[in-house]
Amino acid sequence: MIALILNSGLGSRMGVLTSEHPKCMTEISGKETILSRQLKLISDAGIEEVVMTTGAFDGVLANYCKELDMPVKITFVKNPVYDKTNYIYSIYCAREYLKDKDVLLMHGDLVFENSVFDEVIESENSCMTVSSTLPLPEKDFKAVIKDGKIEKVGIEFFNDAYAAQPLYKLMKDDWNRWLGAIEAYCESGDEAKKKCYAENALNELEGKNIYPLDFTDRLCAEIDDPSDLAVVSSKLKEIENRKVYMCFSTDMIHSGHISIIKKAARLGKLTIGVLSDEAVASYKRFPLLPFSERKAMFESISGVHDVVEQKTLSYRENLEKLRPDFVVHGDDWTEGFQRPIRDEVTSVLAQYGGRLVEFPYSSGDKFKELEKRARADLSMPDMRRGRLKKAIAMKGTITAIEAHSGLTGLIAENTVVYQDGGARQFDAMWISSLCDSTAKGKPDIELVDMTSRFRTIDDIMEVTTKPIIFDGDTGGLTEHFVYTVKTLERMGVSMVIIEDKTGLKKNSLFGTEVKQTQADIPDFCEKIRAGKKAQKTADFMICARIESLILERGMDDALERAFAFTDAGADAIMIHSRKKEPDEIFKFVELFREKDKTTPIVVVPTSFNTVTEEEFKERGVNVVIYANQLTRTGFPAMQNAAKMILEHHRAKECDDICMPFKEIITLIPEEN
Ligand code: SPV
Ligand code: MG
Repeated sequence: MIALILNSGLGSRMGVLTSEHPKCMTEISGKETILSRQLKLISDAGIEEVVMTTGAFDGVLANYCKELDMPVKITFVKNPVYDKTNYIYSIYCAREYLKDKDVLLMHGDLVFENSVFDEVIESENSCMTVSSTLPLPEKDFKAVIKDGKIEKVGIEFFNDAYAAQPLYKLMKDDWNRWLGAIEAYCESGDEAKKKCYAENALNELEGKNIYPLDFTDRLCAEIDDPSDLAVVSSKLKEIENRKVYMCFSTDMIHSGHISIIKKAARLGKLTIGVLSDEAVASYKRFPLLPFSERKAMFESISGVHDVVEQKTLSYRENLEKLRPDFVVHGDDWTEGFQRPIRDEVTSVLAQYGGRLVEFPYSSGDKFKELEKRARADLSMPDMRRGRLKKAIAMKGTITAIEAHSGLTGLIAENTVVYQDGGARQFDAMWISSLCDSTAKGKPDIELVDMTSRFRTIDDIMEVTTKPIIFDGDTGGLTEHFVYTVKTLERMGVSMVIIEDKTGLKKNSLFGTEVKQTQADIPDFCEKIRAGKKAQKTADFMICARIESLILERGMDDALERAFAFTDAGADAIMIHSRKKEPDEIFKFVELFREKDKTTPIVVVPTSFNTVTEEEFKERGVNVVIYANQLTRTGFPAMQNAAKMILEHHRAKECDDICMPFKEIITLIPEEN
């Protein structure tokens, strides 16, 4: 596309302001002139060629353009009879440069705000700017609109007319027709036809394909005299001070982000809200970069005026504080889980007259590719291992759900629930000895050997990214435990939990119904010490699990062990109970926290399952593990299906309780 700027006019109504230079060089704000503003918009839009018609002061104008040093090539065409003709003749003079091109046509005294210009540029059809809200001007252009298209343009039309401004985008065919009519006018031999508006020639064409582009009450105005100049300058100041707000969760910027940021920055001073780490992790995945780095990343993008933290998915707090004139977002949030967030934004904006601007946005393939890379990074042992500690530090209290296979791993990884404008998902996975053993049809007595347990970890790791907490049973012999620690750490497991039992271990939920022996404190401390010595990184955590309440040895014994184990180097303490009431767990947490404010406390609320995560958090618990619910729900469902088939001698009856194949396929993504 080529831009055509008409600057041959004398601008005599501007008085002294145009005594030494053409009107387009009039300052409108700071050092900006009408022309420098136009050229900047043109070059920002990627238009590289400008044809500029000139008249008086053509040398001054050419020098000025050279000084501006814009990345556009300007061809100056002087209308030799600029004082005796109108711009129809200037266009005629420049016709050789203009044929067979899409043309952006504007008068040299026109000032428009960015969003108007952008809409003109983005228009898929030929268009002219009109306003459906401004009053009809007495002497200036009006456009008559018929069947949704521009029928006539002139100063004399008042019926079915709209205020109009000479800013056009003209697609090649439409422009060629108009240019042809201009040529015919100028070559007709009738001098009056060189003095009229170019639009007179346009009006004679049948079946024009020029559509009105409604700029409503936005700035798009010609400057004819000093009072126009004052109005436009003050409106520009107001436009430049408008506040724009956008929010981002991303840790990887792609060209889609940059282009929407650029568009937003054209609406005013752009503040970007960067989602807190916790908010990102809650609805998407653990951020690759922490908040401070994501903030710095946005600060470095040109056009960004300020970057602030947005603590939640909800925009409310920041909008009420900043009161931006515009909130900008892609148009990809009108459906799905983001819908309530959008609804809240529109209602907050409505309270003070702010506007939501949605640009077409599809992150599509670029996003998928980057997201795939991010997930690959997050699944790497070094990246995965340290994330449990980080998540605890970030959220205070995290949740884990059991996984005992690739499939249950995917459920732990991908299940998200959208609630109250936020999103909830599990932070980590628990590789339960009970569920791993059960999946293999074996009792939970350390019968499934470590090699097989590692195999389960590997299956899960292959298809997930979330941190893993491994149920290490008793940890086995100290001499063996050190090898287990090394292997788990190397694999990228974040934490192993070992319980203070010795001899034949049985599942804790049997309590005292079966014979179980608690380890001596010094022996268990020795195991912890040996494990801590064996690990290589600071990320890996060894958690000591206390069975005193399970084995009914009392609170004092539990606490004595807890402090002994932390002294021996345990990074976390798990306290277990098989009582329905949470009282003894709460008591333990309270007494432990009196002396130790920081060591993370882990609970497995299988029996005391009425307590919410919020209450655990309030009481000082840091890790809540849902240890067996996937196995316990999956198992009866499978048994039921098997029974149904046997009863009906066919599979049809159990179709209703089966997941459709399509869903299975989407749960399990194929690598490509
Ligand atoms: C497991 O899930 O294997 C556990 C927790 O160790 S519990 O079953 O409650 O003992
Ligand atoms: Mg276990």
